[in-house]
Amino acid sequence: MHSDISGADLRYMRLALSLARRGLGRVWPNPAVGCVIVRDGRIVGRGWTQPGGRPHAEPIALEQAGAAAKGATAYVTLEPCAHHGKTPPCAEALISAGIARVVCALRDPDPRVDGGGFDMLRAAGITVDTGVCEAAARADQAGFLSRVTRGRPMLTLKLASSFDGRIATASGESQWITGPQARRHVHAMRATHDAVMIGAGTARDDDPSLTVRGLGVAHQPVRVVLSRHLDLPLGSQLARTAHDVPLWVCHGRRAAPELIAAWKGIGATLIEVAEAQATLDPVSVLTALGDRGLTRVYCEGGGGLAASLLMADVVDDLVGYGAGVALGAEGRPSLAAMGISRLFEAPRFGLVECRDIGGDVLHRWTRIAR
Ligand code: AOF
Ligand code: ZN
Repeated sequence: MHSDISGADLRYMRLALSLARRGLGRVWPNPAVGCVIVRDGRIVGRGWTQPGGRPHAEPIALEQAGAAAKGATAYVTLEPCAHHGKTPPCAEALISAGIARVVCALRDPDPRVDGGGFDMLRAAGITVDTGVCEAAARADQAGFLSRVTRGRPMLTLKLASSFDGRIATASGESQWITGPQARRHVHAMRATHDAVMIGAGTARDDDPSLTVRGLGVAHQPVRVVLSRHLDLPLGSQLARTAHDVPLWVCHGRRAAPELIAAWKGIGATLIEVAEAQATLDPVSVLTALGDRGLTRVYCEGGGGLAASLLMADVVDDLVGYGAGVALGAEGRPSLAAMGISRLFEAPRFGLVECRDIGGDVLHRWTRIAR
């Protein structure tokens, strides 16, 4: 952070960050970037990464600004790109528009950029200030950063449970433990992730469609189902909608070839991943999803999958919905056994948000640095 950062700089960067968030869930494999162009204290251009990841944020804001970009300051939530893709680098676009100063939140770790954008801007005589609102940008771009630096998407785990941490009655009844507002929040969470993921047990028990509904959102996240043996009903909601909304099924090495063919036939994408003990290996699953470009994955259970993800320590964020109902020991626990005997072995998360949501409680947590 430079000493010459003003309060106005922070305000414009916060605006750019809020524009960037519009892209969350719909720009993968690219990051959701925001850009605000300011000339003499007036906003002359706003842009954010468009669905599918292109165009980038900067050319959109520059086009809006037109001639007013000359001598202006550009606030960008990520280092402008330096590489020639389908269009010239954004750094070049900022230079040729006559931008005088660029304020950035974060360096882009993509090896094609990685400081190269800043170098191009500085070589052209542009003042570059970086690190403005960096922590917030890092949180918003955690998915893209994870894909580039860890080779896998960030993972958010959702659990809706009773007061006593149960996710269903003994008979498997789980609809609905929480109220309509919490369920609407789940749909909003789905919409801001690239993919929604569940285990085979949940696919069988709940027969969900995993689509985003009731928010006026046209865009649908990819549905990912983990099924080692592909023993899922072909008449399920997921299977029946596979031609309309992407369905990716991760399976193990020994899944029957005729089942693989049947699922391909209904329009699903089949992904073979490595196994670990009696389940699919969580890291292999996420790496396969990262290879296909996913940056943000939202896991909706069930308890077996959630426990294996936590044990593999690949969960970045937790979103919990707690209802004021008690189901007792006969109810299904929210998590399967994790093999933890000592407290220090348990993955620990720090509280980010906690509030009432239509009579239930919403609590959000993020993994404490390991
Ligand atoms: C920006 N502004 O809005 C975005 C950027 O495949 P391409 O050519 O679209 O490039 C993708 C890379 O560009 C991506 O990995 C990231 O480094 C950067 N994304 N850059 O200047 C944007 N979305
Ligand atoms: Zn770019």
